[in-house]
Amino acid sequence: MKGWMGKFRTLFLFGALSLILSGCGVENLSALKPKGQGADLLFDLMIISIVIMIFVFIIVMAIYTFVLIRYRQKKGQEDIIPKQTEGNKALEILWTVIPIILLLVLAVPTVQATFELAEKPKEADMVVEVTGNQYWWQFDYSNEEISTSQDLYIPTDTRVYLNMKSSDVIHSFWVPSIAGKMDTNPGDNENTMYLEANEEGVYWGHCAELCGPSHSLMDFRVIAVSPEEYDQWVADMQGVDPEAPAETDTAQEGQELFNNNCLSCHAIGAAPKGVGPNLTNFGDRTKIAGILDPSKENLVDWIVNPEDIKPGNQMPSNLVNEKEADKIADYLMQLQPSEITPESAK
Ligand code: HEC
Ligand SMILES: [Cu+2]
Repeated sequence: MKGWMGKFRTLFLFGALSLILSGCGVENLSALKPKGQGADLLFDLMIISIVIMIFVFIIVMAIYTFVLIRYRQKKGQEDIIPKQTEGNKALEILWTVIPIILLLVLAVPTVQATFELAEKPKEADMVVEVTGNQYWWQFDYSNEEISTSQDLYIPTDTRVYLNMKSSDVIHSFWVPSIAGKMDTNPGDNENTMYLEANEEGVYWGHCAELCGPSHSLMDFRVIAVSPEEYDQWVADMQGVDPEAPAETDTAQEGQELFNNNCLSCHAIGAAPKGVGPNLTNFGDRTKIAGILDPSKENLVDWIVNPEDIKPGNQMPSNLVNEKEADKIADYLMQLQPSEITPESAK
């Protein structure tokens, strides 16, 4: 590139890049639109830091510009050297004390927020056991004896405490619009955090720790509903009879195929944890396997060949053929135990 265009090439590039990237935000996956207690605290810290940074930047730039103009070499005065100062007590005290004050302004709310975010549950509080797995999330609602995978249901305006671990490698549970993020570790090293949503809604989460080839596909949702709806949802989930026959004939054939081929890993109802996700409310899922839109076509594709969709995941491919998968899909999609769904939370 030639001429003035060439000079501004870098500027153009950055300008275009920031314009394009500014379109990448998703409302329910943004730390900048906090909808919960944890996210509020973190947002406030961000604002304090940015204000301090802007303040420092402006002062430094003002001094810089002043010196540049005041002490530049002037025509006819090339030989003049301004007065040289070495060691100025007043100045040195000033530029030691100002940063100390700025650090204190940052440190006090940061330490306060750290302690507030580390709060532990009391006896009557709601606790959910969170387990990160390659590449999906398991949620066990200890007080209620129910489980879900991928979609975590919580009541609004309630502090829900999470006990978090991993069944394999380190993952990180991150729901930016209602809380911060926390690693889940393998072994006994359990981490804790809490969620508190101010508004009903479906909040998006991501695994935020590189955990294998399908790490970028390890998505989940937090579904916040009103406390009354939450109680109703719990009752509906507790009422599920895993042995109840499916609604239609094909779905019943699917159920039998499922029981023979899949139940070794997947639980329906409050059965003990399996190797794979709990599918009790699979028909209400916002996504299949955390990422695919919940259509029957996508479900059949997943059942026949999950490896193609999430490379390296733990579910074997080709357990059943496409015809069988079609029937199983009929069965799984009618697993809708509750009227309280992500749709009703929107
Ligand atoms: C060896 C254990 C195993 C068997 C057997 C198995 N699965 Fe899976 N399944 C998994 C695992 C692990 C995942 C999670 C994969 C991921 O998301 O990384 C999974 C995920 C799924 C999902 C997506 C669930 C969600 O939360 O959205 C569906 C649906 C599913 N399996 C259906 C089946 C069906 C149908 C069969 C029988 C034909 C079957 N699975 C057999 C382990 C198994
Ligand atoms: Cu992960």
